[in-house]
Amino acid sequence: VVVYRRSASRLTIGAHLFGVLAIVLMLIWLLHYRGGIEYDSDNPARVFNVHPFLMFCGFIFLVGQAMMAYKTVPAAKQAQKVVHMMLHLVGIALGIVGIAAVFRFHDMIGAEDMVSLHSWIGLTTFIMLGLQWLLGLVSYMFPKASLETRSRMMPWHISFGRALLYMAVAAALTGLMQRETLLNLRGHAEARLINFTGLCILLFGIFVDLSVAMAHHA
Ligand code: ASC
Repeated sequence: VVVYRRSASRLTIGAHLFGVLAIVLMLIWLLHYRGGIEYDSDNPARVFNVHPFLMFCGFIFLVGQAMMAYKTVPAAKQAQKVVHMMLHLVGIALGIVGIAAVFRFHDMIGAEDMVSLHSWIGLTTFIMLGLQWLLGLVSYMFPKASLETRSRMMPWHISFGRALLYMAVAAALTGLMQRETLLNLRGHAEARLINFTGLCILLFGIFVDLSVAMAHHA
């Protein structure tokens, strides 16, 4: 038990490391190379940049933190549970703004919505995560299912949540790839910066997932 607990907390440190690194690299990318982040701008590029910024730094990062709350929040189980729910809620709210930003960008440049594989994976993930949040709320918080039902649902809640995190990572990576291709960045320093960002996002996902996996053997 002690060994698993220790490894689980080391895994959350790995997640923090790669999560924060991904945020820093993404900010360098969007602020230094891509002209900044602004929802209400007349410059379509600045409007677009809200999308990757909020989908990773808002949505995926906070969802990952929410998943690790039972390991990282030094409080009673019920308080951890409230933090788990609230971090997901804030992440989802920021995700809605991030998705709205890319629709506004498409509108500004007259581009079609929902044509890429990235958009299909991303929206599917976002909708399913929203439903999983709602199901978690009604089953585990209010009005709350019976103890037997909650116990039966828990492995599904955890496994499906972990799958959703990998789906979100898949959406992020296909999004970054699409950006590199569309902007013709192959071979440029900016492409390497984006590649490192993607790698950090992937490793963030893996460390969050492992910390959840190991926690449940404790
Ligand atoms: C809850 C909660 C849990 C589960 C458990 C049944 O509401 O906080 O950890 O349900 O009691 O698996």
